[in-house]
Amino acid sequence: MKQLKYIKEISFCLGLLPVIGQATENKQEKRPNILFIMSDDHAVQAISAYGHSLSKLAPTPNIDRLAKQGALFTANYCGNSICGPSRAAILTGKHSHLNGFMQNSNKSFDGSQETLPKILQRNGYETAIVGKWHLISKPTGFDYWKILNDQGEYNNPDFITEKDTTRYPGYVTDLITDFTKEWLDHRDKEKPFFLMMHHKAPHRNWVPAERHYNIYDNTVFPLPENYFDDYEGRYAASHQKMNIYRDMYEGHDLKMVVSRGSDSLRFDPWPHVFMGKMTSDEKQRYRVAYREKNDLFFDLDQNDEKSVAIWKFQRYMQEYMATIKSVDESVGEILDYLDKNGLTDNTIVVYTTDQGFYLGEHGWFDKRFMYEESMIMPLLMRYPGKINPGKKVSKLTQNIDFAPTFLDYCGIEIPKEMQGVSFRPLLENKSVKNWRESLYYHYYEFPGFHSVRAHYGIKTDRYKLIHFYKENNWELFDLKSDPHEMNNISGRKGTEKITSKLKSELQRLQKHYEVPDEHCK
Ligand code: SGN
Ligand code: CA
Repeated sequence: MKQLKYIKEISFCLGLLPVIGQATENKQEKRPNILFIMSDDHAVQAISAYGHSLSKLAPTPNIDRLAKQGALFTANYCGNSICGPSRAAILTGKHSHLNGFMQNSNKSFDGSQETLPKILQRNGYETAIVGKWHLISKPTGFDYWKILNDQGEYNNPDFITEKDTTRYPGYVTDLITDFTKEWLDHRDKEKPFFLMMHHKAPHRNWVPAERHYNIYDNTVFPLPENYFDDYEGRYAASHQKMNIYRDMYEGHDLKMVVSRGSDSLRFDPWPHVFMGKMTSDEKQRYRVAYREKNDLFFDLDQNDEKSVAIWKFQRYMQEYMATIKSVDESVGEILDYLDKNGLTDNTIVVYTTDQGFYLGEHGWFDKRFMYEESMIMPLLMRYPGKINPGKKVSKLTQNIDFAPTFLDYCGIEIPKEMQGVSFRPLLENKSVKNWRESLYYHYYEFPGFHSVRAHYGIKTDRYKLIHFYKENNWELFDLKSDPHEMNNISGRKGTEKITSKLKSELQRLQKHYEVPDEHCK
């Protein structure tokens, strides 16, 4: 108070009072911009800020900037580990059964319902989305959208806008970055913005940018200790189809399309997905880049199943990590853009991905299971002056919390219908009492890609209880003694008390979140 009076007095003497008064007013009114960056299938194991041994060999320095300058969430989870459903939960703040988008194979997202961008738009924000959408219906609540068709393509992809569909020459991650910057250049500078930049990468089939074709050729990634998991005691795990050494396609996934000693194609099994949109010059350069490293595979004794399986893991990791390299470059470019344009201080920047992913754990790629690697989602968040640099948040948070949190930061009332809660207090060094102690999870897409059985379950800090309800099969894991979820202790002597506690908590959550009975049978 005293200080303000002092400033006013000086200003008055200098004749500056009206200007300073105005600046104070603007500052009070200024609401933050939100830049929401989401990639597709980017595992926490592949973000170096999380410290996993895999990521140390292929670091992500630009994404890490957000953790250094802001917060890193170490227990952020999704409620249904698959693309469309996670995106729908983020937009609505509701679990799948209420927002209606329960599986990728759903017809389309009901865009007439209330969503985060709609609320922000009504409250004076300019809203835009660039990149992967994957919810089939046209985006609603956005002043501008430029989205990929379905999953999108890595090379020379189509982008759809309200006006038309156009194919652009270039690599998808770079194009999304360029279009994002273009939108920022031309935005309405009188309004705060909410901008979603959604990368396709590093989604299957992991095609790197040409400049990164060979960057990890000489890197040997550490094999997860449970790579040769035998799935004992876990029925659903033993019936999946997402095993690196059994289920990956040699051409599409492992890029074994070039024969020994030549650059002619060995086979091109999924031309439209993989190489279809490359020009013939691009295909030629691709063959040259892969020929030599593919020869190394042919040198292996093909009957030596273990060596072949390990080779496949290395190839998978080299491709996956190389694809992430351009995502990290994109984040760097966008953060630099904010710096150069004076936007850094008033912009909340979020980096996340739609769900977690397996990088060889249990022998797998893909996601869907409620096990840790696919249920966990990376989350990094920077808001200078409001979130302390280097902050770690280890309380249980979920993708349904994103929308309420952003609304909270923008000073907009959170609709009661949203099921998530704002995690802003966790970022503000306040002591937070009564934070949730368990998370609900429900995966529906069976039958479907990778044959993961439908299941629901509950996760606490220490335990995970999963019900594969079609088979009435229960799994219980003690994450403290068994962090890799190898040992299903459901039904074992001594687990009666904890099982009944978790079961009643699970029932409470299903009631609380209004999960219809017919979804649990
Ligand atoms: C594609 C992939 C699958 C993946 C689904 C869903 N096959 O079908 O491996 O599980 O997408 O992914 S691909 O060879 O066509 O890439 S999601 O991230 O969109 O949910
Ligand atoms: Ca995904």
